[in-house]
Amino acid sequence: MLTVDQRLELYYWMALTRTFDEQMVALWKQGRGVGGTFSQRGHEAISVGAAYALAPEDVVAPMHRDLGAYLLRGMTPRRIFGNLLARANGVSGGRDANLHGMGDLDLRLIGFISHLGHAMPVSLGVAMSFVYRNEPRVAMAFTGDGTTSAGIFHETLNMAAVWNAPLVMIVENNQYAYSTPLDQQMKVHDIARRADGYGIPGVIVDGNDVEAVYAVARDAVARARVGGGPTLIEAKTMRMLGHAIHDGFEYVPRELLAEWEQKDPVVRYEAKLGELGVADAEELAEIRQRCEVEVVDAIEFAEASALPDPATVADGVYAS
Ligand SMILES: Cc1ncc(C[n+]2csc(CCOP(=O)(O)OP(=O)(O)O)c2C)c(N)n1
Ligand SMILES: [Mg+2]
Repeated sequence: MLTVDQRLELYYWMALTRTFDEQMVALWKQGRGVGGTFSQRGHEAISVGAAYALAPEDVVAPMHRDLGAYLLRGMTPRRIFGNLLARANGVSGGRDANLHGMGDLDLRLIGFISHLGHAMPVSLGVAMSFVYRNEPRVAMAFTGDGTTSAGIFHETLNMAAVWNAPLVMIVENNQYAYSTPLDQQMKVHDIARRADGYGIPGVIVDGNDVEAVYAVARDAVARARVGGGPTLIEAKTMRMLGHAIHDGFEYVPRELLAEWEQKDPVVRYEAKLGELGVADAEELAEIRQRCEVEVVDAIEFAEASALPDPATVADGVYAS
C-alpha cells in the first residue's frame, strides 16, 4: 500500500510532466521552440510510475516520451528547457534541441539514442556490469510499440533472458509508431506475449493508471535485484497528439482519441486521490500551481541563457 506522501509524490511528478508538456507544446506553437517537440500527453503514468520503482543506484534509459523519468531522476526543468532551446547550459550543450541525447550518468540516466532500439543493448550492458561487479542494481529501458518490431529488440530480449540480466523493459504501447497503427506492423495484439518466445515474464498493465504501473514495475525491479532475471512490461496507452508537434495526426480516428481522453492518467489520478481522501481539489490545484511556477521559471531561465559558443562546435566530436 502506498502512503499518502508517496501518492502525493506520484501526483506531483505527473502534474509536473503534464505542465511541462503543455508549456513545451505552447512554446513551439508560438514559434519560440527550436528543435523537435514530442508530446508526452497520455504517457505520464508510465514514465512516472515505472521510474518511481527504481532505487537511486539503479540506471534508466528513457525514450522521447519519458520526460517524467528524467524529472523524477533529478534532471531539472531548467536544464531540460535549456536543451530544448539549444542553450549552452542545456544537457547536451546546445547540440540536440530535443529530448534526445539527454544523458547524465551522475543521475544514472542514459540519454535517449535516436536510433530506435539501440538503447536496449546498452541497457543490457549496464545490467550485466552490475552482475559482473556483484552489485544488487537494476537497469530499466523504455521502448515504444514500434520499436519492438526492430531486430535489436528481440536480440536484446534473448540475450537478457539467457544471461538472466537484471533488466526491466517497459514497452509503451501507445497504439502508433509515427503514422503506423499497431495492426499494420504486428500480428500479436499483446506485445507482452513477445516475452513468451524468450522464456521471460511478460506483463500487461494499464498504462494510464500510475499506481498499477508502479506496482508491476516494483515487482519486476525487486525480482531483478535478487537474481530473478528480466521482465517485459507492456503498458497500454494512447499517443494523444501527433508523433511530433509538426504532425497533424489526421490518420488517428478522432473517436479513438475521444475514448482515451476519458482515461486521461492525470485526471484519473486526481479523481482517485479525491476518493481516497488523500487530497481535495484545492490541494491538488496548489500542487499544479507549484508545477506551473517551476516550469515558467525554467522557460524564462532557458530563454535568457546563451547559445553555445561557435568555437566549441567540435567539442565532443571524436572522428570526422
Ligand atoms: C532505427 C530507426 N528507424 C526509424 C526511426 C524514425 N522514427 C523515430 S520515432 C519513430 C516511431 C517510433 O514508434 P514507437 O516505437 O511506437 O514510439 P512512439 O514514438 O510511438 O512513442 C520512428 C519510425 C528512428 N529514429 N530509428
Ligand atoms: Mg508507439
